[in-house]
Amino acid sequence: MQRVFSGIQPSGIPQLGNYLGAIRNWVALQADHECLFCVVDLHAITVWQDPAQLARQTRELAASIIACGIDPRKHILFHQSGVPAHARLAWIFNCVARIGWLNRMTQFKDKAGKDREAASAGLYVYPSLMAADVLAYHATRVPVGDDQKQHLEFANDIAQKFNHDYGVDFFPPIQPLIQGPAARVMSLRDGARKMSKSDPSDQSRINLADDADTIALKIRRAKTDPQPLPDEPAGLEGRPEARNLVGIYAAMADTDAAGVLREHGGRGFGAFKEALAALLISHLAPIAAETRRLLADPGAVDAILGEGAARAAEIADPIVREAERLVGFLQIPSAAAPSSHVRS
Ligand code: AQP
Repeated sequence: MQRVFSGIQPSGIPQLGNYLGAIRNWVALQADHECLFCVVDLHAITVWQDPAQLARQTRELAASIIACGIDPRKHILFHQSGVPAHARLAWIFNCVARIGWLNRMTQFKDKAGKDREAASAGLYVYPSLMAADVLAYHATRVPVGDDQKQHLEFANDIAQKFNHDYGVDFFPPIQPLIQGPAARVMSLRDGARKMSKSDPSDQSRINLADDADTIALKIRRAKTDPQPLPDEPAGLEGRPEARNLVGIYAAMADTDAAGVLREHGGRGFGAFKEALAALLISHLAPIAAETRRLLADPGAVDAILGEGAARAAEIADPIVREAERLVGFLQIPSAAAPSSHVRS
C-alpha cells in the first residue's frame, strides 16, 4: 500500500482552496492508502504568528480536518512540532539543497513581497522542511494544490541529490497528486491571486467556518465581469473571475467546466451565483457544524493529535536515524547525565 503524506498550515481558518485543492482529495485517498495528515505548525511560524492564536488555530484546524471526513483512528493526524524528526531531517536537507534552487522558488517571492531582506530565514528554507515532511516517512504520494507543485519538484531534487551524494538508493521519488477542476482556487476579489487563508481581506475567501449568510454574501459580492456565462469552456478565456467561479461550481458538483456551462451557459451571474452559494452551503454547513461539535471538547482533539504524533514518530524516527547514519553522525544512544552533573 502506498504511503500518502500531506500537510496544512495553521496560519488561519482553512479556506475553500485548502478544501478543494487538498483536504477533499485526502478524504478520497483514505480508502486505499496509508495516510499521514499533518498540521504543519513549524511551517506556519515562517511568518509571524501570535502564540496563543497559533495554538488555538492548530487545534481548530485539526477539528476541521476531522469534520471534513478524515478518520484519525484508521490514519494518522498529528501536529508537526510533535515529531522532532521533521526538523532533524530538514537540517540535513538544508545542507543538500543549493541556494540556486531556493532562489527559484516562486512562493518565497510571493510571500516575501518587495521587502525580501525582512523575510524570515525560515520562509526561505521552507521547501527543505516540506521535503523532510514527506521523506521522513518515505511517503511517495502527496496530494496538494497546484501552488505546491514547484516545492515537490524541489523535494525530488533533494532526494536525488542525497541518494547521489551518499551513494545510496534511500529516498524514493515523490509523486504529486494535483487533481480536479479547482486545483488552484482564486481569490473572490481578484481572479489573478490565489485564495489564501492569510489574505487580509476576509471577502476574498470562503472559510470552512463561515455560516450560510456569510457564504451567500461573499459569493454575491464576488468580482465578475458584465458578460453572461459562455456556453463552452473556451469562452472563459481571458475571464479569470468567471473561470474561477465555474471551477468552484464544477468541483463542488463533481463535474467539469463543460458540464457546468451546459447547465448555466447564457445565464447572467445573478442566478449562477445563487446556485453556487446554495451548493457551497449544502456542502460546507455540515463541516462547520461538526467542527464546532468537536471543539466543544478541546482535550479530545488534543489527545487525537498527541496519539497521532506518537504513531508518526514510530515511522519517522528509524528513517531519519538511518539518514543521519548515512551522513556520518555517530549513532550513540543518549545516556542519563552522571549524577555529579545534576544540580540538586
Ligand atoms: N487557493 C488554493 N487552491 C487550491 N489549493 C490550495 N491550497 C492552498 N490554497 C489553495 C492547498 O492547500 C494545502 C494546504 O496549504 P497550506 O496551508 O499548507 O499553505 P498555502 O498553500 O500557503 O495555503 P494558504 O491558504 O495560502 O495559506 P497561507 O495564507 O498561510 O499562505 C496545500 O496542498 C495547498 O496547495
